[in-house]
Amino acid sequence: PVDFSGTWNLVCSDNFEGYMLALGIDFATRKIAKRLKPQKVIEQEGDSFSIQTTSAFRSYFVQFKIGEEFEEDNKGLDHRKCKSVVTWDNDKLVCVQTGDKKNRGWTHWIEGDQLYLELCCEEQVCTQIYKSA
Ligand code: RET
Repeated sequence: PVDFSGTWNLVCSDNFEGYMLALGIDFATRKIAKRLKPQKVIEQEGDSFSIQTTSAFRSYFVQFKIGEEFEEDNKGLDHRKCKSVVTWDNDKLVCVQTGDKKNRGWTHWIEGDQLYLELCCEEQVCTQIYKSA
């Protein structure tokens, strides 16, 4: 099976602005956030994951087990609570974030030495690529 564990640095990001707009992130925060190069530290042990996204401005931490619904607070992002659940779709890690926003969630996968993250909210899709640190 795939192992996402490691330290990953953002190398490119497409339509993060659209994603943030869909989440209702304010102008000042968007201005700062779009210039950030976050780092992800992923720890995967069996079906348990922790993902720490760190940036110079704000950070976000999430912890989950595959198939177990959890309450996500989205603290530091849009602060909307979601019922989230992460499952495997073949070798992709797929999170569905059920709450006020339609079509909210993300998918992680690995291709070569790159970690991909697709973030969705409403009609917006943001694609990010991370490289192993
Ligand atoms: C930052 C900076 C402040 C504004 C926003 C941010 C976005 C963070 C996101 C994190 C996603 C985490 C995921 C974890 C699981 O893999 C960078 C904290 C909006 C979108 C998908």
